Amino acid sequence: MILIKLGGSIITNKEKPLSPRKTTIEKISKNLRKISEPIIVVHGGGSYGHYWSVKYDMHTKEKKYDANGVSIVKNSMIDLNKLILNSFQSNKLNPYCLPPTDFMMGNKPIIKKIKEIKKIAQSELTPVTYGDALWFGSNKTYILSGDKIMTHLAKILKPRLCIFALNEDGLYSDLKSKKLIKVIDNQKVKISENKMDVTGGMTRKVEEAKKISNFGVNVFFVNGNKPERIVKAVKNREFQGTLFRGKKNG
Ligand code: IP8
Repeated sequence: MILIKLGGSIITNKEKPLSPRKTTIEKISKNLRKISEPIIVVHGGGSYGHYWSVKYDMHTKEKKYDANGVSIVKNSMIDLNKLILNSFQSNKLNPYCLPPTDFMMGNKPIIKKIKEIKKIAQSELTPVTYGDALWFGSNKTYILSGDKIMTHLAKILKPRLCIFALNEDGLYSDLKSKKLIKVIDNQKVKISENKMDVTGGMTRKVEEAKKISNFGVNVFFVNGNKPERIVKAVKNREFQGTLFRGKKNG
């Protein structure tokens, strides 16, 4: 089984509010169709969820946020999710929409529900979930990043591979020269880059990738504009991007 995160910056144009990258979404769907192994897809918020989270000053910290903001963020994620679902459906991926409220209780994953997602993926369906604004309890809500969802799913389901599709070729050792780091064997990598969004941008992704590789799962950062690289990684174990090797006995 493979877990795939479609970053918000790949499925939307982050520079412009509420602007999906429809051609890219379609290209990704067409390529995912070539994968015969069960997959679970998670997507980010991009210029939908993040745009409104910034406007309403909402973050990952559990707090009493503006109710109108919570509602608007949630609705915007449904709009973006619908675009992904439609594209998946027209490409015969049989998407099965799972808002995170289906498998999260406050900030804790519901293990039984998560195990069920694997069963769904093993049928002819493709589970699709996304980062969202979630109820925490005591009138508090928080933003749950899709990256964090990847960690919850990976910890319980131990997929063969976790893929993060980004708007870059992978992780660079130097931002100026864009020298790509091909393999990360220890989990000590530190990054200086910081195009932040409300859930922490690339820094968050690296943090989650380190945690997932500590579970013994390989994590692959790949350019989502070149979705054939996702297919090659899955089918041929050819990694054109950055591979975090899963820790042995993780
Ligand atoms: O883009 C955050 O998900 P991410 C979603 O995976 C919202 O961090 C609602 C901002």
